[in-house]
Amino acid sequence: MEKLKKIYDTFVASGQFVSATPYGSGHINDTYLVKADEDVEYILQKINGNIFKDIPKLVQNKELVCGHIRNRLIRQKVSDITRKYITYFYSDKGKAYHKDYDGNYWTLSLFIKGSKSYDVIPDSQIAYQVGIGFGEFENRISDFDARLLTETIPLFHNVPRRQRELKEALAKASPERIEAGKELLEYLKRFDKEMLDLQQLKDDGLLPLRVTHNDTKANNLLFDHNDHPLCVIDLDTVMPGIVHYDFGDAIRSACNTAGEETRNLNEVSFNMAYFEAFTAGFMEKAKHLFTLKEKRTLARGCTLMTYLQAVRFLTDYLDGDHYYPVTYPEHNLQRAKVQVRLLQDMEKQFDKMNQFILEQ
Ligand code: ADP
Ligand code: GN1
Ligand code: MG
Repeated sequence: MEKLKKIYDTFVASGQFVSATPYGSGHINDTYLVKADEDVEYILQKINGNIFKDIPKLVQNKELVCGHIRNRLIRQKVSDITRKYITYFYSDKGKAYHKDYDGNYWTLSLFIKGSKSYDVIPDSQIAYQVGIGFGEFENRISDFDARLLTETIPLFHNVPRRQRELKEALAKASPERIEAGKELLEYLKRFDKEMLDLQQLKDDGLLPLRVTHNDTKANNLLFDHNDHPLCVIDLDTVMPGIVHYDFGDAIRSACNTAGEETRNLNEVSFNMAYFEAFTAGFMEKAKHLFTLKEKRTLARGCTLMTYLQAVRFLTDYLDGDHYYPVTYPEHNLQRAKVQVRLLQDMEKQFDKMNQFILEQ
């Protein structure tokens, strides 16, 4: 607590430090809710230095994107704007981050009061609002100049890279873990070729390169107490990409009936009603941006992101759990099984998904 207070004190923000407590359910950064007097709250975050190699540039991305969104909101005369983008504070060295003696980087942002996020979506109405929130975000960053951004994780959703890393992890894994992951490996192998299709379209320049978020898990969208979307957070991975990544990852997370952390596989299914509600909201806000080719291939983004997530969890399991934090030994294996179960169910409804997108 003393250390967190010291870090907080290096930022120029109003209010004396009262307390700091771990907050949220993100996998990557260490997040704390800081309470200060004067009734202000902040989010203090240690950015993951194992994953992000150039954190000053990452923070610059966040500032640029938030600044862009802020300017658009001002231009559109939207009310109460400080709840609709993230405000970063500056350190006493004039940077939007603080580097501590151990070489760790920290950011301080305004806590969006009264906000909440969902790990599991409770009903179709919220699924629709998740679509509105992410669709609005795509719209707000659609005119942001991609050349200003640093690629914080190169090849983040690159399919050959993820397939190669799975193979490499398999080659080095313990016999027990190989045995435990065998069935999933076999299942995923069937998709190896077909999952390269979107990558190929992207590489051939047949899908427009856009500024995308790349981590549109449902809990990266904050809601107000009336369940209206406020703000998309976790901008660590805003980079050039294709809309399929954002649409697909949001569907992967929002339409899983049991949520990605469930220990009960039988509860996992693909919720078609949520898919329709999310898609309606997303398209309402963003469909004017998309080409016919994008719309015709969008459903494949959903299977792709679910497949990639299964590959990534399984890779981490075989590799000995270095990327995603685990709370029990089989945690990453279980997470991979959940994604595979979801993928199986999604496959069955694929034609319907495709049709629904084209009707929007
Ligand atoms: P990670 O990369 O680890 O997922 P996030 O930036 O998503 O980190 O933050 C983790 C959690 O903290 C989020 O899911 C959200 O609940 C909460 N959070 C982060 N920033 C804010 C903020 N400015 N206001 C309110 N809640 C926030
Ligand atoms: C991580 O940061 P968080 O928890 O929102 C990961 C995503 C995964 C997700 C799976 C930078 O997201 O790519 O889809 O976990 N982020 C990074 O839960 O790797
Ligand atoms: Mg997050």
